[in-house]
Amino acid sequence: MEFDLSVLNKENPYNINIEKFIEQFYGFIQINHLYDSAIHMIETKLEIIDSEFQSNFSRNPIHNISSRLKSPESIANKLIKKGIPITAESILSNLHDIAGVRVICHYIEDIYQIAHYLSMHDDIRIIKQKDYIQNPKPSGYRSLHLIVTVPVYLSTGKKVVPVEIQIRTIAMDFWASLEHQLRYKTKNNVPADLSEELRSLADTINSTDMRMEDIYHKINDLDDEE
Ligand code: 0O2
Repeated sequence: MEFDLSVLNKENPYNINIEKFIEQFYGFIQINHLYDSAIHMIETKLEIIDSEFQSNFSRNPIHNISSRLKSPESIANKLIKKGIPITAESILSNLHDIAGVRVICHYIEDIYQIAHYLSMHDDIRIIKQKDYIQNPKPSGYRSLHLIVTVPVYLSTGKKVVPVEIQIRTIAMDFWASLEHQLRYKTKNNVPADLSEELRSLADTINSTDMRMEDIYHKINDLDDEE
């Protein structure tokens, strides 16, 4: 890409490579647009799955959908941790969670149904799946994580973009949001006894989730009998 550098102040006291800086800056803007578009694609697919469910079964499996682009601080931290240079190219080839979509469902079974319906779209490829519901993290964290790729059509051609989708119940989300806040609130490590209490609360929340699902099935069965 060629830049018109004539508009710039000729003084450059810090001896910055301005051309390189502008090139990288444009690179980051393009990345932002690309991942934002991928998020839109996934959100639309999820909304269609949810509304089809509503018209077929008269209920919505999805409580709400939110999305985020990974923060620059979090991107830099991850690249530094992996020992990878902080450039637009290395972000594109090394990080799969720049675009993130979080899907909050009512029941545990909804999580797997959403994942299943999404996997049936022939433009979606699931490249990684981490089931932290069957195998919770040592912290107690539960969620189904999918890394999928989705095509985004730009004027320059098709780009296949990775998106991280976290799918969990309202109850799992309640725990994860508060636990995340609590851990990041303190500069100290969370003491072992409090970590253990948080983990045990995650187990309690999981059994509540299962009991709610059980009640849901029993009430459904009653309706079916009528
Ligand atoms: P942010 O800023 O939200 O993105 P990877 O290299 O990607 O395969 P990674 O990054 O360890 O490995 O992925 P993991 O653990 O599967 O998922 C990371 C994300 O899951 C986190 O994002 C959280 O959103 C969530 N998460 C994972 N473990 C926990 C936990 O113990 N508690 C809570 N509350 N959330 C968790 P980040 O990394 O925080 O960053």
